[in-house]
Amino acid sequence: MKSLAIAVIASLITIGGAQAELTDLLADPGFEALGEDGEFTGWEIPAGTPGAVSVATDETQVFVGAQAARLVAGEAEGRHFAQIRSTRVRPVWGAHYRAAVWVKGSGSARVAVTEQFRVRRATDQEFADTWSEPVALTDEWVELVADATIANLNIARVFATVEIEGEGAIAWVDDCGLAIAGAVTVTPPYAMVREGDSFSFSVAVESEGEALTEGTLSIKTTNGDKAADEELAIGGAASELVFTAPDAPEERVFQIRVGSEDAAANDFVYLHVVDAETYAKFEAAAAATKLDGPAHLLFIGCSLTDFHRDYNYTDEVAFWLWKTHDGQVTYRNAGVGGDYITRTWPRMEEGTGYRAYMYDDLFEPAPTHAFILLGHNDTKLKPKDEYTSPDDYTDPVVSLEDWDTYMRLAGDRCARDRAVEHLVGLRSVRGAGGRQHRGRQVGRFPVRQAGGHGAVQRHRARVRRRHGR
Ligand SMILES: [Ca+2]
Repeated sequence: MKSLAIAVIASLITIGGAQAELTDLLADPGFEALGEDGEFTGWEIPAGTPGAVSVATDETQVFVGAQAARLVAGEAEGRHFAQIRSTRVRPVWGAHYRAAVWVKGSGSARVAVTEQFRVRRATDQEFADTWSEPVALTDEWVELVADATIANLNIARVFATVEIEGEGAIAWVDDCGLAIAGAVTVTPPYAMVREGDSFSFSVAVESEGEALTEGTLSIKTTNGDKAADEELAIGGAASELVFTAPDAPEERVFQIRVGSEDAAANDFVYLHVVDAETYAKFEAAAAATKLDGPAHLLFIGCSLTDFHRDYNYTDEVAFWLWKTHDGQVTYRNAGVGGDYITRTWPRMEEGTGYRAYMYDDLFEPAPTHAFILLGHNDTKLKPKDEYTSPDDYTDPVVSLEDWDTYMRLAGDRCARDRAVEHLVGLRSVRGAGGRQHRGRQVGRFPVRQAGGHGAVQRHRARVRRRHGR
């Protein structure tokens, strides 16, 4: 059967009536794309919600294009409703999102900006909806709008969700949008500065699709248990935020949070104050690094990459290369705490498995350099209840054969989109983080004594640049 799916390109749409045009982020805002099974490809029914969704094609039931979605309320736990949720959007922390949709029919309806969070414990909340006020539906199309600013650091994905409610309610839904209505962007996201020196961040504020050139920014600087608040006047399309580093601060990491009430948005950056000797070492290493043209660095790893997110080694490497190579360097930290190499493949290739959202859009943009730093957890031995002594532990969490197989698969995948020129794989063979538990037990897990004595064995493979596709 011929696929009915059509390619839908992000377009400029008008959300919220008379306001400026915002860039819609949804794959199929108009319910126009169907899969071979006849279902919408850009929409799904959230797990655990009742009701039914079908395709409407009658022109009286379509707001724009050739199709709309028809929702019929069902009953669950005494409540009559139906929902439809968009495909995910990769979130920008601190940004002000707006969801909007056109609806007609019976019952009432509302729209939400839906946030999905990274879940670490079973008690963690996974989804949260910020709903518009419900509106009673009629035969006239009505637009619903919901606004939400992403404030949770564990944000993983953003969606638009539409709900109808009421016993026997039937509604037609079309022209849904999800867009960023306000954003504060501070560049670079991390900086290293020498004691006593100043560093200048660039701040851009956007509201309703346009750059804000006046107004006030609120600045909150946090250092250890100390915090300071100040205000900064916006000075044109890009403002400067100058930070002067103190001498020998007790806590060397500063978080600077920048908020704009007008844009209903925030951003934060980290600043690391180091002594002159440390600074000089980084400076020399960066100056000796050759990069040809713009680079996008992709870091894949376990807790060694995930922890201290936003101010760890990935941020240091990216900052120094950005600084010494004309700002032509971007990066992505895709580290997942507790990870094994065998978990990377399903997440990378299928978008499934343990904390799958950590690899969303992993290869967009395609990396020019990929770093795979795994092995710390792979060297553990599996525990069993009947084990009584360290000698009982013989079964590796990841076999050396699996290690080899999945490391090659991951490396090949990083190179598939042709841009990867360099792939650096790092493997700990004695419990990396050897500083913490060198050659001894890690909790219940003895560290396998494989390979040489060095804490980290380094493999380096040069991947040929592939031309054309
Ligand atoms: Ca449509």
